[in-house]
Amino acid sequence: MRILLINPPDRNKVVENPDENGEEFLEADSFGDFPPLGALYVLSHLEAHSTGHQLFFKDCVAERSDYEQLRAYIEDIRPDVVGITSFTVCLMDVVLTARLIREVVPDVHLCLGGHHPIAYPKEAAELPEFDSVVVGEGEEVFTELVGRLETGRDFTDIRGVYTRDSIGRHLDNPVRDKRFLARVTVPAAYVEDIDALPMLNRAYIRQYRYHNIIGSTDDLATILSSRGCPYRCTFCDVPIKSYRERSPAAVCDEIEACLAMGYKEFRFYDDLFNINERKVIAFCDELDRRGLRITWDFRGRVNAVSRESLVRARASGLRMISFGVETGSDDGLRILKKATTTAKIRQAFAWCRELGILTVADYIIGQPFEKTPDDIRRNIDFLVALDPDYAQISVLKLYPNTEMYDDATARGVVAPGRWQEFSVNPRRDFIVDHWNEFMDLTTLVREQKRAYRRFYFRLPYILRSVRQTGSLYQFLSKAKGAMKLIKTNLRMAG
Ligand code: B12
Ligand code: SF4
Repeated sequence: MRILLINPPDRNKVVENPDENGEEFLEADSFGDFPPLGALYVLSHLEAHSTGHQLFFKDCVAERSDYEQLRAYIEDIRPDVVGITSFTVCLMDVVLTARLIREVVPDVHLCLGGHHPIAYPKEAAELPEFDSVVVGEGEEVFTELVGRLETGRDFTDIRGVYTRDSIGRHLDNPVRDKRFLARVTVPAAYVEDIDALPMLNRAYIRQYRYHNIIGSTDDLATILSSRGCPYRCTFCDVPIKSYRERSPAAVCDEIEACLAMGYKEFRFYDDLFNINERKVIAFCDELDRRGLRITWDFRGRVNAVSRESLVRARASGLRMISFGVETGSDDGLRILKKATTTAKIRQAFAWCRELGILTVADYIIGQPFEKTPDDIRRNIDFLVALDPDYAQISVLKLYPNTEMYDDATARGVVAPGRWQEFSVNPRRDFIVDHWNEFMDLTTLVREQKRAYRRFYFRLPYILRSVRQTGSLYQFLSKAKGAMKLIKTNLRMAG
């Protein structure tokens, strides 16, 4: 069979941070291009565990391809089975992609996987465009599904694979699988041993130049050393709660394979790379044992770093850490259940500065405890004083299945059921829920822009940033970011 895994275009993504003209203030590609690793894991597993198929992979987001180009591609390859990966905010594109493929190849089997069916299993299964949906981790079950399709057998007994009819059997008896967030109420596919998965075959994506706007090169490989996160931050809907680690040996095998393909930089996209100091040091030990000199960065938590692990990681090529700082007061951190303190945040950032590790502070404004623009600005005082190398400032979005969302619903801040309604009837003008009890979205986005300008337009910061610019890529990235902020500034002033 001819089997395609596709990351659909994102042309009709819901606008999450509308500017004065209703356009997205920060587009998804403002931060770079990153590979859809989940879909690639699924294809790599299929390739390793089946024979006789012709396999294709297409990342329309990285290609910036439009629907006409996609049509030409589908006409050219005429697939028998297509697996479409998804984000909820991109659901309109997911549906448009499915319709287009069906138009060109009416007999195709269309399977929806990815983040959307994990978040909204029932609504996803009921979308008329699809023949099946996969809820959960797709590697093993998609391979099984393809085998059943090939021999014309029923597939609705595969755990995590549903049709609009078969999912009905589970809706009356919701399950509570503690490995996932509570919203996953139907049995979901789950990979017990992530080390047993075949290595990602990046030959399918080597033609794309993935990059991070705050990376050091334009040739980035993202990589996962673990899956899941056991913390319970009130705003976060990272779907898998159970935490599984890959062995340092498997991770380093993958790094070596990437180096052989010419990748120059590595970003760990784990939800939580530094779960503890032991894990970070074991990885560095393995890098050192193999003599691997790489540039890498990760996303982590301040409460789990130690000076020793940072020293070791820096010596093993660690360039940067993105920390989820989120807010700048101990009260705020407690309300968010971040399990950390401002003192620990300051300490972690100070160690990084001392050791020459770049820092990114991820920050969220529009929290329920910020009642006026002044509250937000006071909160930004902490960020400015912390003085990380980069700040990424978002407006809080309320996702169902989080404690924060439940609070918001209980207090009448959001109307329940809006996301479910969107999930059966996706539209671009959908407004993502914010905590609008005290400030409306326009005010929050205005404060977001103000916070960005305040952070990035400081003379000492600009001078330091220029000093740190180590390559043409970094210079151009920074210039692009600055131009975007200046443009926004002019628009606000005008
Ligand atoms: C890396 C990442 C990104 C990267 C790369 C995303 C990508 N293309 O994969 C970037 C930075 C681009 C990104 C962007 C966004 N992201 Co993001 N991201 C993640 C993160 C941290 C890890 C994803 C990952 O690699 N997971 C590991 C792989 C192995 O798992 P996976 O992707 O889930 O894939 C498995 C299954 O989903 C399934 N599967 C996936 N695809 C398919 C396809 C088929 C056919 C099948 C059968 C199965 C299947 O099998 C895979 C293997 O087990 C997750 C958090 C998380 N832990 O999931 C958030 C997450 C996916 N992002 C999220 C969001 C909201 C966004 C943004 C909307 C943020 C924003 N406001 O702009 C954008 C949207 C991008 C866009 N196109 O517009 C949400 C999604 C919620 C939802 N219901 O859609 C998540 C869950 C977390 C969160 N709350 O922020 N993101
Ligand atoms: S915000 Fe980070 S640490 Fe908190 S639950 Fe989500 S992934 Fe885990």
